[in-house]
Amino acid sequence: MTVPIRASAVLLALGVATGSAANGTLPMPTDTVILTLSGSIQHTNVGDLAHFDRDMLAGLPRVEFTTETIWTEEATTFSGVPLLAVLKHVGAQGSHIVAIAINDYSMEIPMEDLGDYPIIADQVNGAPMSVRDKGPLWIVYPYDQDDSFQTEVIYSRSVWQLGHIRVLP
Ligand SMILES: Nc1nc2c(c(=O)[nH]1)N[C@H]1C(S)=C(S)[C@@H](COP(=O)(O)O)O[C@H]1N2
Ligand SMILES: [Mo]
Repeated sequence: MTVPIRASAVLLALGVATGSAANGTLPMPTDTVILTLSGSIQHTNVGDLAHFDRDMLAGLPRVEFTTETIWTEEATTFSGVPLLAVLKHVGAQGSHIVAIAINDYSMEIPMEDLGDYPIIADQVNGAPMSVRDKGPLWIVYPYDQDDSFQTEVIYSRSVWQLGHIRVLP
């Protein structure tokens, strides 16, 4: 019974291509979803949500830096995608985001505080992070580049085991 399945796949593709309803141009994930965005976003791929697998996230423009951190013994190299770039990619329009970890820790960040940093790191020292190592995703700043990145507020926004970002209008 492959014909009905193919037919529905074509309909789904048409729906995405014509941008019907709130559905934007975001492709479907083909692997495990590691990041979900919800709330005030324009480009979705599953209902009202934007689901990203590892490759979809890695395909956005990347940034890498090496920094000392309060969590690591040695300078650590982080690479990933600026949080703001991910938000722009899904057409986020809001005042705040809530970064929610898979252990249910969550922290609000005002949109106006986002710029080149933080990034959503998907690699530490050149390798993906396991959940045990604060992965799969970790919001990080180049802490040792500026005193303003060495505050309790910035540390509290450094959400590890990130899985979900909610955009508040
Ligand atoms: N997933 C997750 N990320 C988190 C936290 C947490 O409990 N869970 N704690 C936050 C807070 S409040 C701070 S100050 C920093 C440092 O936390 P630590 O001192 O417990 O390492 O990590 C932040 N990121
Ligand atoms: Mo904290």
